[in-house]
Formats: sequence, structure tokens, C-alpha cells
Amino acid sequence: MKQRNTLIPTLREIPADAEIKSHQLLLRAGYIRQNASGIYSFLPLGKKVLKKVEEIVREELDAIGAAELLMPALQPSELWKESGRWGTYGPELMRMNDRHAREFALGATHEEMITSIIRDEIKSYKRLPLTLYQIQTKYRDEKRPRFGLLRGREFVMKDAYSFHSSAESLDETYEEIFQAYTNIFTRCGLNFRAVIADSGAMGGKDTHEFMVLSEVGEDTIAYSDESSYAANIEMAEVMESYSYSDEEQKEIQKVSTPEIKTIEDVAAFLHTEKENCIKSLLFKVDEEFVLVLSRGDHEINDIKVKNFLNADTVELASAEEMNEIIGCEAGSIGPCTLDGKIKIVADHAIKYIRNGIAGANENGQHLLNVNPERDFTVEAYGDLRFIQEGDPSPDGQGTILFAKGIEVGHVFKLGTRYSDSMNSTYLDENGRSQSIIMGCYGIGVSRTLAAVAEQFNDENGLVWPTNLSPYDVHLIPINMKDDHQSALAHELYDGLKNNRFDVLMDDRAERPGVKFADSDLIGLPVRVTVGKKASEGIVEVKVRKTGEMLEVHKDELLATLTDLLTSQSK
Ligand code: 9G3
Repeated sequence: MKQRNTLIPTLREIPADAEIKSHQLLLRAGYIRQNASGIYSFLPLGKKVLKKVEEIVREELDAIGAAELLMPALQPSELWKESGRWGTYGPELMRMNDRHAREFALGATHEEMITSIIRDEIKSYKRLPLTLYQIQTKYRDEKRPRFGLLRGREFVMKDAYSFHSSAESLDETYEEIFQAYTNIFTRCGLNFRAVIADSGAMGGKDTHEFMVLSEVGEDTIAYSDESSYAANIEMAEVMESYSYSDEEQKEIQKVSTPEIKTIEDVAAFLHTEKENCIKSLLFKVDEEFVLVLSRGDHEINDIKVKNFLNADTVELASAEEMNEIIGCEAGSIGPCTLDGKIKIVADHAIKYIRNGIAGANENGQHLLNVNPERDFTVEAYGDLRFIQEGDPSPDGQGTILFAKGIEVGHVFKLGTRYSDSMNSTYLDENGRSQSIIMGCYGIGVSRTLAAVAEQFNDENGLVWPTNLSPYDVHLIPINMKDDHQSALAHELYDGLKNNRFDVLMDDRAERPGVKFADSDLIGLPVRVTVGKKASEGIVEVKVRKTGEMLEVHKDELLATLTDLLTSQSK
């Protein structure tokens, strides 16, 4: 490709509203352009990289026997009404009416659509299992689109759906897709973790997220420094690995703590540690008030409380509810003197408190030497706190560290959630009608491209891994008016293309400095410069990643480039 014939509008300046590296560089290097908030065009370089990511996805899914199809973006509202989701999704689901005033959803995902196709076509267990996928544009009206392609309102997703007559069959496909995702993100050169996205405690191994480690990621991952354990921070299980104190239980004492409210202040005021304090939070769990206890240095995880109490809603009680129910303000609430008036549940760590400190349920008063079971009764202990860095890994191997992550993949075991509500059934081997068991599996293809750009760049621009680069070689003649240079440049352009190298030639009438700066920005893996030594048939080769420069005679060029490009793609 010659640069005069394509469109690569590079920018000198960093665009004002681009906050992260990948967003800045994809704009500056002319890969994308924004058309509206969260809505982008992929210019030729961006489109070529997008295609390479898609091809890797296709290869890995085809390899496990999945079949590609393409479903419409315009989805009849009837389907979403059958599944019940027309009402549950708010403004994020983009909707429109056609000329006959019929309502449509713009496809945010395709569970309803695929289920409506399968229910018409699959009637017998003999046709199962089946895995179908598409690579298609999705529409989600995000409230706050940000970070360029990382959180857009129109984006490219690979979404796959699998159909089964048994849970075992679903498990098999889930594992195959799990492995295919591992291959895909490995081939993209990404540093990623497969993360438990549902608490293991619920026996729910039923969803994993694939997270690319990056400080611009919106999610926090808890991962082990010695094993493959990794979980979303709100799902990570905490081991009950505490020890009892051998201190004697002392007499309870009430002390005045005027205006002392936070755990930090109480611990400081009473010359003790936070882990010796009992934090009491009053929650409204569905319609019931529950006092939830955690050690002073831990944080209650309301998602775990919700799961533990099998509740639909869990929210912190308001200040007036605290006053009404307990008779004091938040900073003075404690588990004692409630005489069973309120259900008390506690994180495991509370069991091991000895002579702890708790609110006295009177404003400005605290109790010393509080001991569980002697001074208050806990109805149930559970894993109710957020995991912290330094905690032991739940799999017993190593210690937990935190990292930020970009979610690029998400795999779910759906069960019969959609086949039940949309009546997608098959006849089993005994002729009985059963709901089809489903799985669904997504990859953010355009988000993956951005994650690669985020991970592979330096102070001069993008540095693509060879198998994702829009072109293999950037061929740069310094002066097209010089006969030797122009002749050699065209000879090499044709020679490289004839040897299946994808070449971008900078044939613009620009100064060398501009060409080199643009070349570094665009980030192709190898640059071949045709300059002064063209008359001797010698060119300069530069490796983008390392900056390594070497002079090569044109007769050695093919071998040199082959070696450089294959060595990088390992
Ligand atoms: C919507 C809107 C946003 C959504 C959804 C529906 C997320 C929605 C979850 C999924 C589940 C899987 C298939 C590929 C893998 C992920 N955001 N989800 O269902 F209407 Cl506006 O998309 N779908």
C-alpha cells in the first residue's frame, strides 16, 4: 500500500479529551476517529488491526467446532418482551421504531435472538450440542462512555452461544471455549488472567471474566502470587485463617468517647489497634434490619452479605433508620445490649476477637473487653468481607495481590434462563420435552484492540505485536526525486510484496523527520529506509520494538526481515 493512496491522518498534538495512552495513540496515529461520544470510525489502519483480531478469534472458535453466523442488529421488541428484559433494561438498551411504528431494540447482545432461531430449528437431542457465534457490532447507550474504544456505545463483539441436553455437555463446551479464549488472548500478546466472576462459595463456577492487567482497567482483581487463582474483588473468597488469643476474658467496661466516631479514631483514642475493634453496620436486607459485624480493619462486602442471606436487596440503613432502630448514631452502634431485638450476622474474623471494643449503642459511649458469645450472640458467621492484599489465597497457595483489569472476555453458564422464558425445547431420548441448556461467551473485539494498544506502546508511539500489526514493513524512501532511491524503493516494494510481505510505503513528499516520526507513531514492527547508500544497494533496517538498527544489502533483505518478523512473533 502506498501512503498517498490510503488515509493515515497522524496528529502532532495529544487530543485534549483522550486521557489514556491507547486512546491518545490510536487517535494520533490515525487508526480511529470519534464521530460522537463513544462512537468511532476505524480508519484503514484501525480496520486492518481489527480484522487481525477477528481472524484470531475465528481461527480459535472454528478449531473447536463452533459455526459462525450473523444475526441482525435490529431485534423485534417482542423477543425482549418474551424474555422479560424489555422492561428490565433502561436507557442503556437503545430502541427505535420502524416506519410502521413497530418497536425494535438495537442489539446489545443476542440471547433472545439466538434462542428464537434455535427454538424454531432444533427439536431433538440428536442435534445437540451446538455452538454458534457471530462477530458483530453491538449497541449499548453507556451513561459515561470513556477511554476511547475501551467503553464505547457502539463496539465490535464476538458473541457465542452453545446449546446442550445436559449440564455435563455444557461443562465440556465451557472448558473448550475457556481454552480457546486463553489461546486468543495469548496470541494477542496480552497479559491476562481468567478471573472467577461469581463467588466460588456458591458452588457457582458458572462465570469467568478474562481480564487484561492494566492500571487503566475499571475492575479490581485479587490474584495469588503463587497460583493461577484470580477473582473479581467482590467475589474473592476469604479463608478463615485466624487464631484465638490466649488473653483472659476481662470485665466489660463502658467508656466515654465524646465525638469519637470512626474506627480509626476509636482505636487511637483507646490506644488499641483497629483489628481489636468490632465494626457494626446496620443493613436493610429485603425488608428486615440486620446488624452485620466485621473486624475494624476489614470492609463488609455487601454482595457477599446478599448472597449469604439469599436476599434480593441489601442496602445500608439510613441515619434516621439507625436512630429509630438502635437509638444512636452509626459511630456508636455495637452488638451488645440488643437482647435479640435484631438479627446479628458476622464475618468469620469476629469469632476470634478477645476483649474487643464495640459501640455501646449510646451516643459517645463505647464498651471495652467485649467478647463474642459471652457479650453478644451471633446468629451466623460467614465470609462477609472484602479480601485484602496480603490475605492468604483461597486455594491455599500463596498470598493475594491486587491489580486493575480490563474485561476483554466473559463466559457464562446460562442454564435454561432463556429457553424456559422463550420456550425453546427439544425431545430427549425418551421422547420427553426438555428446555435446552445454554452457555454464552463474549469477547470485546474492539476493546481487545485497545487493550493491545494500551499494553504495547512507548514514548514514540504504538509498538504492535507482529501478528496484529496492520502491515509487516514500513518502507521509507528519503527522497523520491533521487533516481537511485526511487528505483531501489520501487524494486523493494514489488519484491517484498511478491514475497508475501504486507508493505506500507511512505511515498509522500514529506521531510525525513516527519516520515520517521509518523513511522514510530504508527508502530509497524520493522522499518526499511532507502537513503544515501541506495546506489550501493544498501538500506537501513530498524526494529521498532528495540530500536535496533542495521545496514543490509538488498540481496539479504528478505532473509533479514523474515528472521526479524518471525523472531518477534514467538
Ligand atoms: C442489554 C444491555 C446491556 C447488557 C446486556 C443487555 C451486559 C447484557 C450481559 C451479556 C451476557 C453475555 C453474550 C455475550 C457474552 C456476554 N450488558 N449483558 O445482557 F440490553 Cl443494554 O451481554 N451476552
